[in-house]
Amino acid sequence: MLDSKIVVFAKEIVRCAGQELKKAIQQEIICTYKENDHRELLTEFDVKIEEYLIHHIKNNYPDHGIISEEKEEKDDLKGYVWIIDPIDGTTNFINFQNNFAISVALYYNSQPCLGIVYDVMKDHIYWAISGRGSFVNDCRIPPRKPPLLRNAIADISLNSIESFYYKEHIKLFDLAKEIRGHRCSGSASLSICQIALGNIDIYISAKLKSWDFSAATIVLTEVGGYYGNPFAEKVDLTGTPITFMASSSQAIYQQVCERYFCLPKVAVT
Ligand code: 2AM
Ligand code: CA
Ligand code: CA
Ligand code: CA
Repeated sequence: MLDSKIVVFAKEIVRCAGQELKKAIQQEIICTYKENDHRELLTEFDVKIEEYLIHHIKNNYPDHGIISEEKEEKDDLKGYVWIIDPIDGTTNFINFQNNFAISVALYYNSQPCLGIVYDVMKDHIYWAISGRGSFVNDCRIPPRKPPLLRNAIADISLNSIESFYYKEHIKLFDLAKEIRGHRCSGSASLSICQIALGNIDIYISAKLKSWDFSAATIVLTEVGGYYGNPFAEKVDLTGTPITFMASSSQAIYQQVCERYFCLPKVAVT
């Protein structure tokens, strides 16, 4: 059973970090680019917020490991490990000053314990302790009632589409025709929380890393949602990019996998 002190601690550092981001958007935000990719933006606040969270975790829980987006070295998943995205939706942070989140998850020997996704500008904390349901601030999120696939809305991260590992085997246009509509919100963790809330049903991205989804998927699974790698590969928690899909139920997940993710046929020799 997770000690309630650690939950209070985690929410507190996330809220305080959020206050810093609210202050940051009062001024001009200067951004650079990561590894010569003009779509992967980086601000001084990605680094500062991450340092802030790591500093407090190390001070309070010195034997815990940390995996985070901007940190150079990555810990393994033995014992307690925090998985951190200091700003999920950096492009939204820069361009809209809205719809970005701080994502913090705690795992124990690779098993989920605690997930916190803080929508800073809405002041909504989505959080879940494994086995004890999901909440937004103090309100319990009810279990998901999945719709028929034809009534679903999907958030598809087009940013990543060119890097789908087997792009000729993904029929996203066919999926878009079958369902009610599609959106692209620019923050993986917030989109996954939108599935938990019942506002959308599917989130797909080709290039997600553990810090993008590890907290939000705890919130999602606690209300009956489902996620995985639609090519049936392992979901890596260390930060290796994976093809990722989350959905409001395992049934919808399987329907989308079967109809729109076609695994290449292996030639028999
Ligand atoms: P980030 O803002 O922390 O980088 C945007 O489509 C969503 O995908 C965000 O959650 C963003 O997280 C994530 N993402 C992961 N890898 C990305 C990349 N290479 N470029 C842009 N967004 C990326
Ligand atoms: Ca990033
Ligand atoms: Ca992210
Ligand atoms: Ca980030």
